[in-house]
Amino acid sequence: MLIGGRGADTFAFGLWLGEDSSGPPITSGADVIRDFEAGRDRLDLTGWQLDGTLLDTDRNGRVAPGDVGVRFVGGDLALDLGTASGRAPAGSASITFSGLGSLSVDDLVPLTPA
Ligand SMILES: [Ca+2]
Ligand SMILES: [Ca+2]
Repeated sequence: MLIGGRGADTFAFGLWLGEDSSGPPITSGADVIRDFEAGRDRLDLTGWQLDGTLLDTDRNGRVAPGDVGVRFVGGDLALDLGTASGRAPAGSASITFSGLGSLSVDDLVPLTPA
């Protein structure tokens, strides 16, 4: 579980490949972020080669259910990084945002500066 502070936090999730990068990815498992402040905190998935634009597969400006790899789990927004990135098995690495229904595309660190 990850808990940020009152200020602007960046939650970074890397794709850990282990000492032998030719092997299967060793992923981060299931993480929960309890206090993500949309518009203030940021999510860094560049290690997964993902950003808000890529996650927003239905192009509505939000990262929310309806996008590939995004769904609700118990009413909370959950990202399946394996499904979204295609770089790990489905269900092997997820992030759940406690109490959050969606993210703005801009809540994620962009892969390439705007
Ligand atoms: Ca914060
Ligand atoms: Ca969307």
